[in-house]
Amino acid sequence: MTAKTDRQPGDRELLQTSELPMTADAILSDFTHYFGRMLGRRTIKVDSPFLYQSVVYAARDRLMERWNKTRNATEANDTRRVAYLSLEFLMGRLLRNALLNLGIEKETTEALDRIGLDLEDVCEQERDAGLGNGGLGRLAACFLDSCATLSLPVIGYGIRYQYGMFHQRIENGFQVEEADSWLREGFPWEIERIEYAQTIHFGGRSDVQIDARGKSRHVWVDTHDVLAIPYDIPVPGFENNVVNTLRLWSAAARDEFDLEEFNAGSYADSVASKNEAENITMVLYPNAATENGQELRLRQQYFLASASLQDTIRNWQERHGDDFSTFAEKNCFQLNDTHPAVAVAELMRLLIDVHGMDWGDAWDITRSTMAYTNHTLLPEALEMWPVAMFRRLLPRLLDIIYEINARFIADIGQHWPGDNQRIRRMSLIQEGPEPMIRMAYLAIVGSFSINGVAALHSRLLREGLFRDFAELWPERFNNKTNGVTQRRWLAACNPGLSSLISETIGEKWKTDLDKLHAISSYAGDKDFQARWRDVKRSNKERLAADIKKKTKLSVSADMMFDVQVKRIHEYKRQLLNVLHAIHLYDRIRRGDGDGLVPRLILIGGKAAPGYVMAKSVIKCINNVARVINSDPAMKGRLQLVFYPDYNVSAMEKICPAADLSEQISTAGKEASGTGNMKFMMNGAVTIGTLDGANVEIREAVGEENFFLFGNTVEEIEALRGSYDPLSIIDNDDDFRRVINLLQSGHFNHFEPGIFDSIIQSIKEPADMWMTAADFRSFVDAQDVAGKAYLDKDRWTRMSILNSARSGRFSTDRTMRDYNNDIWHLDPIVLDAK
Ligand code: 26Q
Repeated sequence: MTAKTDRQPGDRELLQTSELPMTADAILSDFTHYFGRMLGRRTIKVDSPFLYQSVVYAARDRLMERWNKTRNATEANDTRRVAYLSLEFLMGRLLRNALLNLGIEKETTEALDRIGLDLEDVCEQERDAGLGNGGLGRLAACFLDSCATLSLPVIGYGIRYQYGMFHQRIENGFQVEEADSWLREGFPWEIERIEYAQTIHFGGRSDVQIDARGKSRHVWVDTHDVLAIPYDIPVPGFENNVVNTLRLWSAAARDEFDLEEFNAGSYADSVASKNEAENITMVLYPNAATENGQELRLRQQYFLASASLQDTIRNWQERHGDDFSTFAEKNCFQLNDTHPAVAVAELMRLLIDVHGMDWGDAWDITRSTMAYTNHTLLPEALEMWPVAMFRRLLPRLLDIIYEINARFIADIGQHWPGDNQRIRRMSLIQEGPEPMIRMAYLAIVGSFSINGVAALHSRLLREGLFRDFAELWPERFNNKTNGVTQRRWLAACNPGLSSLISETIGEKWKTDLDKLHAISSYAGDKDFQARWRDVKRSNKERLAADIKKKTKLSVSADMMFDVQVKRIHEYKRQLLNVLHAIHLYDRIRRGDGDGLVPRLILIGGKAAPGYVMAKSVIKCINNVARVINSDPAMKGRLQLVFYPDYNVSAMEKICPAADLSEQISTAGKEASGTGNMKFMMNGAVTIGTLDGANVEIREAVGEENFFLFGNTVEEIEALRGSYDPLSIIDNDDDFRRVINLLQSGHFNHFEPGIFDSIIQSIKEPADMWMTAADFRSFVDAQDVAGKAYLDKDRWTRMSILNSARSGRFSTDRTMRDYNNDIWHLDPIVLDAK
């Protein structure tokens, strides 16, 4: 297949004669057209996916006009642009957000109302686009929303996985994974753009040939080729007529059959190779240390990097032909962690091998277009690939990486003559029996900017993990504190609070979250407080109904909702939360529960399928929950619930209903956290350690409005070596009773031994996460929080102030920071009308 993409002299723009009206009448008429005439449906059934699809098509038509105008504006002006490269975009549902940003939520509600439908029910029909694991993927999605709203020319490049994040079912307390076939009923938002398909090479070997002019050239030959087909998803800005693009690549066999194999007589083999190609984009990898080193994952990474870079160059050549002299002025690639970092070597290959540039010019371009964001401090989470695997899969890229490394090592030699230790430490190749490529180092050497995602995290990167590099290139290191988009995480998911805020201070906060400051003057206003509480209460009732539907458990909105939702990981310390639950249970049982606030502890999150310890934690939560919830003495006082299949749309119901936000990671381990910001924005008060962005949240809200506990990074590091959890347990009556209960089999009568490894991990002097070290201060802080909640007025005031002071945690601010310090983009200017 050959796809002609260049503009030909006779090509013309199909002119859109008139703009579609944004009225309820017009929306209803388009809806009817799509439902009846396009999808061929007649009966309106409330839970039909076709109702939802028809509404999407009506909305999409209105996006399409703006999408074209946005594209025309950026092409015509040849504006500098950013490509955000990410293996994950955790978009969630798109309909509510599209209507909100188009400014037709009210009109669509009215249109549907006329035929007896509720927009809320229709929105619930949409499946989450779950193309991400957690924080890093959702951050990419919030970034896209803010960039479109700020009119920044940013295109997202990702992978169109056939199966996104798995669904979680709980069976007898255990997590069971189910495939997420999110595309089964079709995904009405995407537009296939076969005309922009790219060819991606794998395998073969790297060779040197002499070209016609006698110059030696590197060639990559005998490759297995795969086709990358792009699917575009519109990304609307908020009421500004800008529509940006998320371009997701899907793998396909280059030919339906491999003709050679076919002719050789093996029909089955020829079809099988089609399958092998399509495997590349079959499934999202769940993040687990055990998933490291998987060959298919490396294929995914290279597939994304190569397709996206080739697409950028194709687009460039449409406007500039073979002149790359201003390419670096006009392009920037932001790497979302090291997952797409092979792009550094791939851009070198494309510029040198395909476009005939010499090394120096290609390196200048690469080094001034790539920027790298790090999202983790856990050394074991740093990506490494076996050199042998690279040689097999991407031989030409391995050559290039070796060459980059050789030149880099020569630089270090200049800077620190004779410091061979340093060369070993900083080399892109970790030597040993199985030599490995250090992807973070490749990203650092190939980038002009390296950033962490919260102030503390960025400091620890400079002082710890990347210290040698920060010494060499201090000017490349910077911080960009994460955020979340208030359009999804307040306006759309919390209509009650959103209306109350807008009635009180106007609507400007939707594009300028610092404006929320204005509600702090109502923090002590009795009337405002009462309305604030009413909203929180109805959100809690909405969540209670959802919990009932998903778990059959009844929970009461009268209780304090104490919530921890996030991926299950040892460093996030869901275990510490369980220990506290057991402690409260024990207190109430022994008659020491008077004066305790009635409390619902809600925990949700997925464990990577291969992460044994995380899976035991889920089982433990469920077993403890069963004992607590079936004890009559706990009624109305304490409940523990595990929320199954936690995802983006679950968070949209959960964060508006939370009273207390649990951010209890071991200090120095959570790079930033973003759930903490969603909770804060919706008026939950945080109980947390000085970790990630908690530090900045506490600074913003004031220490009197934050429940701080636990050891600091410095204290944690000083403790290692002398850490003695057994004596901590022994010297704390409450803690001893909790551990005894766990050990006695009280929560696992008929499942002997299942929690042994969990109990052992707490007692282990080498416990990386130092759970025991923070037990006492956590329990005490929880007690203070509980008492604070009993004082309604005081709590409401704290809640209002948390929301009021959440302005800096908007991704609008984050994107402005990226743009001012790294990207330097001019906003898109659309033609007036
Ligand atoms: C690794 C190897 C093989 C397959 C998958 C992976 C993999 C996949 C996803 C490794 C890591 C991730 C995701 C990491 C992540 O979500 N990090 C979080 O990023 C947030 C946004 O910056 C931060 O707020 C969180 O603190 C951080 O944990």
